[in-house]
Amino acid sequence: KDTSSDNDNQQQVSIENLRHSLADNLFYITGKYTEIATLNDFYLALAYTVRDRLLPRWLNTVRTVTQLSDNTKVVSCLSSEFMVGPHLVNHLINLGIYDQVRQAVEESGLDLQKLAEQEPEPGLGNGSLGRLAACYMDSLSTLEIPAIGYGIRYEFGTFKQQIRDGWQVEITDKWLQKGNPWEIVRPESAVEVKFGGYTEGYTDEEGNYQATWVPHQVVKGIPYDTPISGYKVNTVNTLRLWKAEAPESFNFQAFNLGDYYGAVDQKVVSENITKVLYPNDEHIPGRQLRLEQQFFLASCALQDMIRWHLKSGGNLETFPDKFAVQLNDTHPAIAIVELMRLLMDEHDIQWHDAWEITQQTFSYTNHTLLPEALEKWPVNLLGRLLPRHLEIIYEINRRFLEEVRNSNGRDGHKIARLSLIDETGERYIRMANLACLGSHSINGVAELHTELLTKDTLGDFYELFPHKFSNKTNGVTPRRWLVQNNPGMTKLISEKIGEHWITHLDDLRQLEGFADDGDFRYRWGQVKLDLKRSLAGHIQQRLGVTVNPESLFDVQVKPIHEYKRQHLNILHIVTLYHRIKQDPTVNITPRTFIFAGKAAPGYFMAKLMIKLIHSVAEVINHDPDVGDRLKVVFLPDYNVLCQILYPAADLSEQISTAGKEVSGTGNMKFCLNGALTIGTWDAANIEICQEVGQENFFRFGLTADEVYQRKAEGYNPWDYYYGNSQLKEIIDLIGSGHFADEDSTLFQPLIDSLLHQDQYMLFADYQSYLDCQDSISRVWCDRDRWLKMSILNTARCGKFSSDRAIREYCDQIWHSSPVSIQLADYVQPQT
Ligand code: NBG
Repeated sequence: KDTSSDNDNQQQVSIENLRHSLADNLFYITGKYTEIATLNDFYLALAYTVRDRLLPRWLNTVRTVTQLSDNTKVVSCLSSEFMVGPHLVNHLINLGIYDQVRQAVEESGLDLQKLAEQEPEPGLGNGSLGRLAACYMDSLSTLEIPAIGYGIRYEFGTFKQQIRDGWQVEITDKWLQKGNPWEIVRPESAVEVKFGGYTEGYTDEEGNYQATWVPHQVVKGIPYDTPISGYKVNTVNTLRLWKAEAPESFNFQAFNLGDYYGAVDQKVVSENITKVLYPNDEHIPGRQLRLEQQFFLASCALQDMIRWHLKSGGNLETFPDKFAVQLNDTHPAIAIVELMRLLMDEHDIQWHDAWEITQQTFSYTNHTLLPEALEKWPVNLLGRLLPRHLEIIYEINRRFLEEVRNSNGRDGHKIARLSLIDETGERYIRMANLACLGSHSINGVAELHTELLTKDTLGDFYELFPHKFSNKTNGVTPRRWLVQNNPGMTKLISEKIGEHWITHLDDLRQLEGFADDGDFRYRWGQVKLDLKRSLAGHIQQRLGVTVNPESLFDVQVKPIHEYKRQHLNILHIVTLYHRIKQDPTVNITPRTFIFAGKAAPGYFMAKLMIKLIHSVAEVINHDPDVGDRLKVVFLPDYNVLCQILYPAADLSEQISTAGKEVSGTGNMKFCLNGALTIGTWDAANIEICQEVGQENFFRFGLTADEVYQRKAEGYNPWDYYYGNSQLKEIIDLIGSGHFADEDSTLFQPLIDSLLHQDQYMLFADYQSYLDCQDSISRVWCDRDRWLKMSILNTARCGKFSSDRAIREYCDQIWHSSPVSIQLADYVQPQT
């Protein structure tokens, strides 16, 4: 029997099915005939077609997971941000139906890529921390770990960035405006969240203090579920995002009294809680709404888990056997107190047991080293909003400090540092201290980060609880960051080593054997070149700048921040420009410098850096002496573009001041796509260098220890300014207004901060950076050598898979294992 024609037949059937579903969904869901349907309607119809094919897996996962016996743990990830990225293509790849769907779409006279471009990116995060959570959700599903992500369904996500006259302008992100086919609302699973009011305490017959919280306001949390599929497995876990609404009955009295507007006003106030994602500003302790959001998320998630646990027959003593709750930074850390409250006040569990359950439930990941970025809330604000929680915090603190005093003596300074309350000025609750105390596990996200945490940022807690600390170096999902975004390279790799690497990234090592194969190297280079051509096309189209795809693409993509030192990169660019101006015949390796990243709206210096990039670009891109040798571009609103930026990069800029960056994940995405790194000895750069080998990595600059020492010795930027004539010349050139239409004041704040303070020590690293860049230019000219290094970077970055990270979390922190999902008893729509 001719099986191949059978297969062809099946394929044909399934493509026909897909075509029909597409037409049906267009008709029944968008309610339109083809001739008036917009591209977005077709996208929606396609999204529903794909969702239909996910549903059997999703529902079976939910059913299996909710009925699990007590000894199978569900990983619950609490995060105020989830940057999952567009869903459509990801699901197509995970379901293994990409080619069929593309064909069905083509046969319907449409273009899959154009439809996919209709999908707005859910902007539910500021970047790294939320992207990381999304990678982890992807790996959890792929590894068949029962998991749920809890977050907030912000109506407006992170702002959209536009550039006007070189300055960043923020635009509201209305990602839900055209409907969201991926979510399913579950109003029947709503919970109530209380705010404000006061507490009434009394002592019960057994002499225990009991409290009743009489809130001022009650808000309803409505869950919206989004499927998170795993790669070629049946597991489809849930991302449950909560929206705030006013309970219908709320302020009935006002309504009855005819105060219709009063009643509606309350509704608006309630719904404000999930209106907007706060941008990445570090200085937000005064923002009541932010604390409301944090508590809202924590309370919704915990009530949901408790309900789920009780319904499946568990009792609350076994709650930690059922759920491993991971706190993604301190944003959801108020959950520790909320769980205490729920256990004690609503489920009659005594303090001792409640505290035991709580500590066993939570684990905490830290994502920041900057002391000023550690979250804290004014005691007054917290007490007003969460009066019962403040009481509980005081009691946790009282018991803790008493223990410390009893066992560790009376070092007043240390006790003051350990206290949950910062009493050095206005009184604050320290959320990191709360997270450390209320969790059984605390981890950093790169080796150096964890080392610095234990030595410094959380050193006092490390001394008390060394067993709680561990490192879990970050990872990224190869499905999205290579398979989906770089199909050319994926194909080339799979041709040589099969597809097993997609779920076992260490397998990429097998590529090492091809690094010396001329033909493979050539094809590797061609894949890169194609990607660069396509990026060049985008740049031309969006910015009207012509860049040479054969030049070295030197890319820095990350939030704009002084510690990440985009301005160091600019100093290099200006140095090259200056060299050309001094001698137009000088030999310069052609480079295209590409920047992308957002500045926090209230961060003046970061916004000035964006302006500087544009101003320098304006001059360099139009200077005939420079010609095609140097081009500088800034790609606005890079979220969407990062899909093509990582794959098209030759050089990845990871140039933070050593000891300041926590881990980075962009560095891993670049490396995975075969970019070489120029990096400081910071964050996960160190581990990348260790993996790929120092001969395949461009390292420069001071180490974290040296940074610390220089500071201690009294760092003086003027020494460098006067000691390095080249540095002086370019600083003077920028200061003179050369890039600002002769306006010498525009960039003065930046120059002043470098000359007078240089907090992030650009000057100390300048010469080393320059020398390193010069050696990169030389290596670039040896194309074979560069390609070999590029292949080896990809081949050796298996460690940076989020699958590896999730396995470590599962084995060492969550103690959760895979559960395979059976599909048998549901009828599936035919693919
Ligand atoms: C960021 C760090 C990055 C790190 C990500 C994810 C926050 C608060 N921190 O270096 O700056 O890669 O967290 O761990 O978003």
